[in-house]
Amino acid sequence: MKKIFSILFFLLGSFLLIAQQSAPNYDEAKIPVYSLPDPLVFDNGLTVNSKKDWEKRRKEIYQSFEKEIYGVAPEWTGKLKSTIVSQKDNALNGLAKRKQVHLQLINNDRKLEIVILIYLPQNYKNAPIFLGYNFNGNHTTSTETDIIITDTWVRNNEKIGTLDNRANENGRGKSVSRWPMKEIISRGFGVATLYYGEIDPDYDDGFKNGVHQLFDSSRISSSWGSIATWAWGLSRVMDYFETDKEINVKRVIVMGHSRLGKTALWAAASDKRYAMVISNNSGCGGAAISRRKFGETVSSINNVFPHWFCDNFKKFNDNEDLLPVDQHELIALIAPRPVSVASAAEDLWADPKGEFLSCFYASPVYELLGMKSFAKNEMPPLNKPVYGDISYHVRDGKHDITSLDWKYYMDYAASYFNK
Ligand code: GTR
Repeated sequence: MKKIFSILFFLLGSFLLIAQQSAPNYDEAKIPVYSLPDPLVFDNGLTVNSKKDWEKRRKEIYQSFEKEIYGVAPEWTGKLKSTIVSQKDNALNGLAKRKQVHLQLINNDRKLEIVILIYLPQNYKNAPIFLGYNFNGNHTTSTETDIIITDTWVRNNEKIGTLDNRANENGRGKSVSRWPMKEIISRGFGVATLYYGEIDPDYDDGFKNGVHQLFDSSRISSSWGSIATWAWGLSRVMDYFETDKEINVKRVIVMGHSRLGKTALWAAASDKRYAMVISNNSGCGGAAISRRKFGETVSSINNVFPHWFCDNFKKFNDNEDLLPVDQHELIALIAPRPVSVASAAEDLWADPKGEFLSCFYASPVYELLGMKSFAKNEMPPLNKPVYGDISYHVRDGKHDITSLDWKYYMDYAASYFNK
């Protein structure tokens, strides 16, 4: 009997311990004491004093993110073949020129196909263009009836009307609240979007499908995870843009929401061609400081999404203090380019304060490069963006990208691109 009791106690104790460990923390008072790596101090302890020093330090930080978090992308020596599969001069009731570009990524005898949906204002010369992935297929971003439906794997989603991992007509226009095309075009911006699953379907299949088919299958602990593949895919879109005379490749604003906000940040850190960066509610592995362990943590993200990051990242599950970098340095890697980070007040899972703090702690790098420093270490009030070379807003409401977020992004972009 005694033995049975002690076993029961042991089981209960273990259960409570596990429950306590896995329950997300939403209490500022319970944030562990932590110290952040200084972006302006080299790994050997020397200080970064000049722009030249920063270029060296930047490499160091970039390589840490690559090797320990997102993973290293394989070398790309492949080719692109683009075909415009449809073109319309009077899209969106005459507001926009629209084209759908079929892009083949070719590596020796292997191929991957993606479709980019592009809307440009009629007066498209020099129009800044927002480039971002969509979650459920291009046809969900617009109500226009002739937008191609992707034939790759999509996540089942009742709201979008997908039950068998295949996109269909039910999804048409279902994500328009996230893609206010008419408003964007009316303000003189272009939009380019593609379905992220065409680069790498978002489930853990052991890195076999999507872009992985283009490369050899051997993997090591620093091989790329899906976020890095998605970032890489955006760079291939940039390669295509360089060949498209209607697009001003110097005015591309890379953007994304949530996991795709993480992707936008890593894309901009990896490719200097983007002129501006937007990270909407990107949270853990995006803009939020990992060491705060507020909301989603390194261990929870690695457990639920084992394919997003490289295997090395798992070493830091419940071990954030050992990370050689933290996410403020991801923002710093974007300097001196303008970056806008945004949170939603009810999106505690993504740690709004941690997203804000990354902006604050990246600021010294922007200053060193002659850019404006980020406002004081105090969250701005709801719906009151802080604009600067690093910009931040916290919107009221839930995890989402809304027309209000877009308004702030467009105001921000307009101030840079003179629109
Ligand atoms: C959540 C995930 C977040 C965020 C989000 C999304 O389930 O925990 O990191 O990426 O998904 O992408 O919508």
